[in-house]
Amino acid sequence: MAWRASELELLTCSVAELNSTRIVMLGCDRRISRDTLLVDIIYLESRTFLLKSIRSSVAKPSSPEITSSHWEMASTPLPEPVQVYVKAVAGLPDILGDCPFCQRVLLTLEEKGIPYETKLVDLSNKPDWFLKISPEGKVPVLKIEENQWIPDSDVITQIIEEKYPSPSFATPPEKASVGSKIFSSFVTFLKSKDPNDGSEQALLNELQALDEHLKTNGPYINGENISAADFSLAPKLFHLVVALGHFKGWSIPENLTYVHAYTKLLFNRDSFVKTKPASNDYVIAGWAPKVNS
Ligand SMILES: N[C@@H](CCC(=O)N[C@@H](CS)C(=O)NCC(=O)O)C(=O)O
Repeated sequence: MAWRASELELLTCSVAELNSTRIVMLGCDRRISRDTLLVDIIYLESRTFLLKSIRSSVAKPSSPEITSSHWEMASTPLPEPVQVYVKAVAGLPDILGDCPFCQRVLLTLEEKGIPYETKLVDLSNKPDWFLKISPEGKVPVLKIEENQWIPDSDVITQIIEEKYPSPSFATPPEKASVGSKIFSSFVTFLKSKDPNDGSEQALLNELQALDEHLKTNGPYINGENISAADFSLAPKLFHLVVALGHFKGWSIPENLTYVHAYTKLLFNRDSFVKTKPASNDYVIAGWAPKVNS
């Protein structure tokens, strides 16, 4: 059920104290049902405050209709936020670092509206407790149960989709691998010291294929709605743009207009801005050892 403007106004008004345009956006952007929206409200960050707000909105005569089942949901103890271990900037353990796989997981949590806590890990100085939960010493890692941690963004995003199916971001299988070779082609080209080794052309071929896909299927990989494949590709394209711009003075060719429109759409999403590395300098610093090796 789409929101009527009057309902949105009432809801905005009743939760104005939350100072959260995100709630209104949930209703507008995703066209989700009132029930889902109310549950989402209940699940948002400041839980005690939210409960109070929902209670006060029940008391208001002009508030949207909140049924006893919503009231029950609001009164049910909330699950703990999901814990996700992600990369910190080397030597700066309180600042979100430059891992595209971590950002993929954070984007998925953000877009699904799942409350989460990030635990930043300085990979240049891995603590013992981290090596116990991630024997390969890699992030991201998701804590799913007490004493149960899952590494690898492919597995993590799959588990999130299964555990929190609404809203669904599943990409249809036939589109799931669109753009999947771009990252490895980018890394090969970035590290290449031989301008004639074909690595630039290989990357251009992958970007061209993405452009053609977006031209007929876009603006996102699965059409009008963003999906899991975009959450995977967006951070990788961001690294590509920043690192190739810096180290090679290279940019995506202007004639790949659909890719340009796609990156603009993705990089400007609130979820992307909130989860991207704190500065492009961290992305550059992250690639520097690989470029100079
Ligand atoms: N296939 C893994 C790759 C994860 C990965 O390579 N993460 C990097 C950070 S971007 C890492 O933890 N590297 C270990 C290190 O730098 O010591 C995934 O999708 O999660």
